Amino acid sequence: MVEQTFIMIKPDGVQRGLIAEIISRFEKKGFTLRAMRLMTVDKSFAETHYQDLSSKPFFAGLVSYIMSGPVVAMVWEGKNVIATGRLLIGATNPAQSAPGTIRGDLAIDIGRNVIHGSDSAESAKAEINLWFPEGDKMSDSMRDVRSIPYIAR
Ligand code: RTP
Repeated sequence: MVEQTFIMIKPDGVQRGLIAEIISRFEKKGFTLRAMRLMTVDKSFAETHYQDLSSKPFFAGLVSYIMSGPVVAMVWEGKNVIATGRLLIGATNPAQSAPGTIRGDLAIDIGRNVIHGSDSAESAKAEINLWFPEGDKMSDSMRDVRSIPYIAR
């Protein structure tokens, strides 16, 4: 099923120069980048994004971490991209992420795990709407690219 997911390179990933490495893994897998924006979020935006975790003891630290520098917000599209994207990313705690995954190869600490990916169709929809409220307008420029038959879709 062709679907879309929200992927964010967190401030540590941007600061460590991992943007190209992370994008490359999604591109090489065969997924399509539909929207991308470098942005710095404020406290209320970060709290909204992570509202489901507001009761967790690490919530305040997580919000400050996400606000601490620019992030790369992206929409990726493809067959089963939500679940497969989570497999590419690896387990939440990099200590348990398999080698070959993004966190398994590029991160050490759970509090600095370089990337976020939506965990369900419902959260993907909500997160895409939150981060790209202008909707599908940003993806207009991708239509021509998708018509070029370099990759079978
Ligand atoms: P994400 O939302 O960032 O993709 O991560 P996830 O689904 O794999 O994990 P989730 O449980 O939603 O946690 C969100 C982020 O909170 C931080 N965290 N810190 N200190 C801790 O014990 C702890 N637990 C989670 C991580 O940055 C995690 O990605």
